[in-house]
Amino acid sequence: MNNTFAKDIIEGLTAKNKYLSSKYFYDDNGSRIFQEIMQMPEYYLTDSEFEILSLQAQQIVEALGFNQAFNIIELGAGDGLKTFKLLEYLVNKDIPFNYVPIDISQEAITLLSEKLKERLPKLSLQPKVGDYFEILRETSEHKIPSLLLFLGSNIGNYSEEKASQLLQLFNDNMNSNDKLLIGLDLKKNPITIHNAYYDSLGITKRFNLNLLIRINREFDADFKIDDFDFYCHYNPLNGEVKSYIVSLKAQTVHINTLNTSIHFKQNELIWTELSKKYALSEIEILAHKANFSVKHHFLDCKHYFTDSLWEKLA
Ligand code: AVI
Repeated sequence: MNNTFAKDIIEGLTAKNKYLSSKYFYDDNGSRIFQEIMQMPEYYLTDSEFEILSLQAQQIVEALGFNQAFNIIELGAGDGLKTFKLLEYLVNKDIPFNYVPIDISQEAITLLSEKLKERLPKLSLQPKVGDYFEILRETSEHKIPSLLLFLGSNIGNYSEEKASQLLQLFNDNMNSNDKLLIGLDLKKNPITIHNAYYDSLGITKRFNLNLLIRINREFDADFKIDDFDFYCHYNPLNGEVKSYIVSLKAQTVHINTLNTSIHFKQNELIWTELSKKYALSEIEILAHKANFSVKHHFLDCKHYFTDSLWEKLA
């Protein structure tokens, strides 16, 4: 049994306002549904970032200012599709570098490595499975500079406090010349954002409800999935998309492995996810709080998304 997950389920579902963390979305099935989300036309984030890394690879590499071989360390590499264009550019230009994709999923790293070996045989590849920070600590002992990649607006899934802590930890594990390229989704027409999360085919709904299916399977629970729905809301004033699971009726769910029963009132919510959108001025503040300065914002042509290049403050 996964003990942290068990503890978080009990803590979240017995709270006055129920919640579960979106980090638990990503079992094998959830990861597959997320791949589907990234292919939806409404989910502009993936296309925007793909455009940035495809069309501005040269400018990004120039802005790094590394005059020697370097590492590209990708935190949470997943299927690595967005990064491919940047890697391809570097390989074609014969620029010396090592690519170090890190993911907690062995399956994701194996698939990514196979694909890269086939498509970019000349790439120097050092894939790693495990905890970001242990691996970062090892690589910070290297003599060559590193570019850290934290793409896909993953930082948007952390609360303001947790985001600052995580970025500070990145900073602590970087050498003075290292850089961070971080993907952040920008504030924009609220309807565009709303549609990215409230998609017409209900894929994001499936993504959320899969969490209940996961709890049924891993903790012998009896969530009746049809008795729950999905709701999400974008607040343009603070840039927060908040996603919820809604109980469609008064009901009691038994989580047998945890010896716990949870009662739901009709229309009661479980808050599942925060997806934060930023103004460029807020990104400067976020960076400074974690001892970084923003060197450059690489934007897509619609100005929907930024891959921002950060450097450590002295
Ligand atoms: C992984 N993360 C940045 C996605 C997001 O946009 O917050 C997860 C997601 N949730 C619903 N759709 C996509």
